[in-house]
Amino acid sequence: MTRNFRSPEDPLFEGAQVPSMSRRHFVRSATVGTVVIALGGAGYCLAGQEDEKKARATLRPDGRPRLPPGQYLLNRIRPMGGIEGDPSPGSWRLQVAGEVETPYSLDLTELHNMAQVDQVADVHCVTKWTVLDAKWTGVKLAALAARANVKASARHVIFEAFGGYTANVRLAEALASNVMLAHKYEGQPLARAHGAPVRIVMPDLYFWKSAKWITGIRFTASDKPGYWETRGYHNHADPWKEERYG
Ligand SMILES: Nc1nc2c(c(=O)[nH]1)N[C@H]1C(S)=C(S)[C@@H](COP(=O)(O)O)O[C@H]1N2
Ligand SMILES: [Mo]
Repeated sequence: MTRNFRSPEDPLFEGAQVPSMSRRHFVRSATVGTVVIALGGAGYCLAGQEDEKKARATLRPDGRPRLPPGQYLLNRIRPMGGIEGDPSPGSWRLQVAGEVETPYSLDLTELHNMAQVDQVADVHCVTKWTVLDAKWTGVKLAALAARANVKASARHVIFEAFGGYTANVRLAEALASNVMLAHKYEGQPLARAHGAPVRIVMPDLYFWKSAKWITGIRFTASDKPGYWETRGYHNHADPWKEERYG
């Protein structure tokens, strides 16, 4: 497929973090066990094909397969790039605004003072990797929304991130109990490449919706396609419907 813009599917996307063989060829050649590949200094594990078979055959509580169509398994999330924000805990601030009765802003101490949840969730990147059982720690988006008293007129949520990155999601889906602002991954403070100090985790949509280096959560009446959504990607991004391109 030829595209006239740089996308997560492009081989040259964000630092060309791809194996020398094409990814698909590589996966086909990884016939047994676990294979470790080194990309740009970091180690990633391709899970074994047995794990993939099992994940395709296992159903989630909602009846959908653990592994969505067209996805393969990695054992750890992979840094996909973006414009990094300031990772220092002291300078982070989040604005909660838009169609709300009570707009507010929050620093990291205040975020830590809200009810903390540990959540194990699968994440699915549009470039076709999936990580099962990723462990996140943070605050539910629904709790942050409740504190703002969202107006009945709100229908969408825009995640705003450092450097102008945005991602748009439906309000009803943003309030699902597995959507959170995470400050830890696998028990460790978020690495800078993964959005330090705080990112969105919205596991049931492709991972581009999970804005890293989050600076704002805006509730809106009308939809506003974000960074990737205005560059050819699907407005909704459901991995089980393969809503990759718009
Ligand atoms: N602020 C910001 N958030 C972002 C992006 C970005 O470029 N900027 N990239 C998105 C994309 S395309 C993906 S796949 C995931 C990757 O997250 P990771 O680097 O932690 O794996 O972050 C998403 N969030
Ligand atoms: Mo992505």
